[in-house]
Amino acid sequence: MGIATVALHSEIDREAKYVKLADESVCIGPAPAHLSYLNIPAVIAAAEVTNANAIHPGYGFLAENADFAEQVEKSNFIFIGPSPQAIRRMGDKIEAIKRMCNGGLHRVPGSDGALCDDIEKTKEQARRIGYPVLIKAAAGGGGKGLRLAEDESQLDNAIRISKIESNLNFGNTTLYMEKFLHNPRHIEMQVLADKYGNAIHLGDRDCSIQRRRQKLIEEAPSLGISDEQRQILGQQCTKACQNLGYFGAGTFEFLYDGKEFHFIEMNTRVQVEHPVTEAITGIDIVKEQIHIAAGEALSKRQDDIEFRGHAIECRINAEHPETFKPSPGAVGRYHPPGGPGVRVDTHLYSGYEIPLHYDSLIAKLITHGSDRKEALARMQGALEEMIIDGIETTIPIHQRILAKKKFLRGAVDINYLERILAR
Ligand code: MV4
Repeated sequence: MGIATVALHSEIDREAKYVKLADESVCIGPAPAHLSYLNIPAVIAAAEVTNANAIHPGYGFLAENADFAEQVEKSNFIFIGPSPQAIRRMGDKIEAIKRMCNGGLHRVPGSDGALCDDIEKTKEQARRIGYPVLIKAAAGGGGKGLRLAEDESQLDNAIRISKIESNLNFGNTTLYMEKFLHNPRHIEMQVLADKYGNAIHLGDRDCSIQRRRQKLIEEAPSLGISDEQRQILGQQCTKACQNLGYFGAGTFEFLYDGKEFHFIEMNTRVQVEHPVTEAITGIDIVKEQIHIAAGEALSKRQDDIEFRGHAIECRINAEHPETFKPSPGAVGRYHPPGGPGVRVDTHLYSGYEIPLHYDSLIAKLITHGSDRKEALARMQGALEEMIIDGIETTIPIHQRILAKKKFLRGAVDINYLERILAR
């Protein structure tokens, strides 16, 4: 885009590839994230000294922090993302569900708003919903504060623990309750909206292959979802954006039980798995985020969006492939795969030292094909071609999953991986 870039980094990330590639870089503090990447004044000061125009928050750390977005704007920088108000509203999961379901989306049957302190009233609600029920934190997302109650005898305790966990993690004890869905798929819808009320969707992704809420494999489009279903769900999501006055990139998360898409949360950032959507639509989502933040109208209408072929992403982590124990250390030989329909997003290079301070995601391997079979074949080839020496990686797990008949048939749900790992 011809935009000069400043990379911010902690002391330990001095040697990261993105830092070396950027036009300028600023060290914003020591390795612990709360002293650098989560230090709002340090980030804003770095923007000031480099005379930056805008700040892109990425997909971790401060990306969904409404206070950060607000302070960026108060300091006269452009926040590349939605308004602080939209981030705040979607951060409250009760409010998000209320707003989205008024706009026509379905939710999981659940409590009407927050649980009250009267346990008898909550028991009555749970009986009406039907057990098992899941207690969730309003400030949650990602799974903190999540507690299952299989029957009434477990409800009191589930609420107590969920409250403690929520208070510890978010300093908030507001809870809500949903009927527990046993083996749903995790399907999400990507949207883009500008500041003038235009909104489009870029289709769905299936993110069901996960372990302990960490996604391993994502693909687009989701299997077994018809074009008509996709179009209806996409329209409901774009309408919800318009009702909300939402702008920027966003993702609507659903649990799909084979019948209904149940809205659970909205993510107000670009996501790790956005490349599979980019592959099948040809749209650069980060570039669109920058255009939207600059106050430009969307250059494409829904009719301009064409879905081409199938894409798969394998997240490669520096972890032991059986125990999932983090495996930091120096990278020896590094050889990325290549060829038609192969994309690697990574900060790795031969000799790079992986720190133990952060998330263990070290590379995203994305393949695209004219159909799922071709995308899968390219992924199998690429996984075999990829060499990352010196550390343990999750490449062997991906190879194991990609050899499973059930996965190849697309017969998966959010518990699939944990079931095969238990064997
Ligand atoms: C659920 C659910 C089953 N039923 N809600 C986990 C994190 C949070 N984002 C929502 N989560 C779930 N909510 C109801 N009513 C199961 C999960 C869940 C899950 C969801 C998506 C992807 C992976 C998951 C792993 C475990 C549990």
